[in-house]
Amino acid sequence: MNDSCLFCKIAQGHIPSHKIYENDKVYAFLDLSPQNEGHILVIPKYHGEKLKDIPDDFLSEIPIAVKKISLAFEKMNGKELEYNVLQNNGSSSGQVVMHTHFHIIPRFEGDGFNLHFAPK
Ligand code: IU
Repeated sequence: MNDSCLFCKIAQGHIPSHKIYENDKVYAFLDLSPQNEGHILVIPKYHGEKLKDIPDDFLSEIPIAVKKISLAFEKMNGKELEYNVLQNNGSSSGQVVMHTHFHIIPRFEGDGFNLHFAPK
């Protein structure tokens, strides 16, 4: 963990967040500026800027956490969560917070939300 990192502080509870899920390796919380309703960030409890910097034992927990979150949603709401998982690496890809994180962006029929992967 890095004392000057915003997401490390969030994962340690030093900055408040709306927690969605936590275990010893990962922390998930609601994005402060959601792209769509219920936008969640899943982060490793290990400070590394990019995916390549995260040890496998932390990284491998991320998709398992995503699965757990989606199943919890389904149980609570009686319907399947449809979503995109997005992960930016480096400023040119759109990464703003330099602690590796995975976006879970819920999708709803006709939400008009567009992901632009193609270069302009
Ligand atoms: P990015 O992949 O680095 O672009 O995503 C950073 C995300 O972190 C973005 O969706 C922000 O809304 C979010 N975020 C946050 O939830 N809380 C904060 O204090 C800050 C950014 I700064």
